[in-house]
Amino acid sequence: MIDKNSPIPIYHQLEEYIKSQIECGALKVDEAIPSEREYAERYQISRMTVRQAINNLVNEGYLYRQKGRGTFVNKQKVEQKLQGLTSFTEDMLERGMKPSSKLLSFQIIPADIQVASRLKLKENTPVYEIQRVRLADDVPMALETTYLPANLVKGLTEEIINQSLYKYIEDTLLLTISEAAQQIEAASAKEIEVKHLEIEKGSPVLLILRTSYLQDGTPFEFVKSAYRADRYKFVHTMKRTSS
Ligand code: 16G
Repeated sequence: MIDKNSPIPIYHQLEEYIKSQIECGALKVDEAIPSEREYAERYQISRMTVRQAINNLVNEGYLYRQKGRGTFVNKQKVEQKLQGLTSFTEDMLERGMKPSSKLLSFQIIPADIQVASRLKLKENTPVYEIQRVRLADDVPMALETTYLPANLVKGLTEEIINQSLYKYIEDTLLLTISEAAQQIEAASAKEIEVKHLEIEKGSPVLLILRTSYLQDGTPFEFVKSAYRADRYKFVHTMKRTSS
């Protein structure tokens, strides 16, 4: 399993090996992995090397530590394909997980410069501002702040927001959601994210800005979200086009 003559660093080889054990199910969720000493003896490598591999896997969210008990396999990250334009509710249901939301705030406010320019509105136009924690199987995944033009996405209520926004827009307002532009960047969690995502200060989060459009090109939402980087990954497929 470990090739000491390979140019690939040994800690990295061990990391890949442990990841493959998790992926094939040889190591199961919440199961303790072998101790540093066991790995060191088994592969005749130093405990420092084992520690480095395990630290990296903890930082990447594959493993978690419990004081005095050992190191365990974490739940696999939720994988979101960057292909179709889907809602959080659809994404979670498709994975067999239960979506839910915790509503933190819901109000109509005058659009600031950023929101107005994203939604192609004049500054101070009334917009809904909705802040929700999105959960999968009751585990907080993302903190989302959504802005919607109040005279376009009409009649929102708390009950609707606690369900699916996209479903309401399509099934009740009969608007056709068409496309979105999205940017993703890494950051460390701010206080509000630490609190609502139940993560430690400075944990990595994925910040996403999304502007979504109706079929006629009208922007209908601008969303700022912070996803837990230890629970979420985005997967992009790319096709090479002939020039
Ligand atoms: C996703 C979208 C968000 C959209 C929401 C609707 C990302 C980064 N964001 O969370 O833009 O508002 O789904 O979800 O994917 P809902 O229909 O379940 O309310």
